[in-house]
Amino acid sequence: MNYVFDIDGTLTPARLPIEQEFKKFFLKWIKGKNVYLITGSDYAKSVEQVGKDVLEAVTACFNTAGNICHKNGKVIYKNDWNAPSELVAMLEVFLKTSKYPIRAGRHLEHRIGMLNFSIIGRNCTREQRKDYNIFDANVHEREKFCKIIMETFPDIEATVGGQISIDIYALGMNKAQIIKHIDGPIYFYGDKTKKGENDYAIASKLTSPPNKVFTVKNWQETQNILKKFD
Ligand code: M1P
Repeated sequence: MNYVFDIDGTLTPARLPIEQEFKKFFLKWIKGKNVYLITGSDYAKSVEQVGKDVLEAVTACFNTAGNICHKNGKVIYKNDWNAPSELVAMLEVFLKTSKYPIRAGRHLEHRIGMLNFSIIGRNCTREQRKDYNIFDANVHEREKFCKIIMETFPDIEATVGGQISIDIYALGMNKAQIIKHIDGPIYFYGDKTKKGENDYAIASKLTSPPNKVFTVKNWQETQNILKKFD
């Protein structure tokens, strides 16, 4: 069996480091198993969140939605993609016209094989993150942006990221692309498996046995599930 874990909201609290107790448990749990990590974030962020020891203990870590893969700290493959200027221009319009009043900076983050976009901006504080997330839960502006992007650019895919952003990549270059790099059945663990969310692409391909999808609310729920497999 192969075990694939999303990071934010599945192994760690959103954007935060893994809890030390859970890390100890997880390091023990993964011994002798085929374990993969998949996240929209870049590798540096994963090092910050779960630590080099976890990244070196897992079979492989897929970052930026599977557009780069590391094994034992070494790059195995990467897919380059440049966001078209027309898309960037559209995002600038969203930035000017969104009714959300605060702009904290770092609204576009170019990552390997993808672009991350946020109205509040990645420089926001934790408090501002929460506030934006509440605003978005009411008006669904991120879902609307994704819809407009995909209607305008048929060869581009956009999904709601975590709390504040959207992830944008070339069509099909989402988290589901990692399935072809893994041999055999997969148990997938993620917190954003609904349509329009960033685990949906991979989760929707793994719903039939012998594969299985575990949708979790947080890392505590992940731990409770894993305890049953020990
Ligand atoms: O890993 C989940 C998401 O984490 C961040 O989302 P946000 O900043 O919106 O909470 C981003 O790194 C995003 O790309 C990623 O998918």
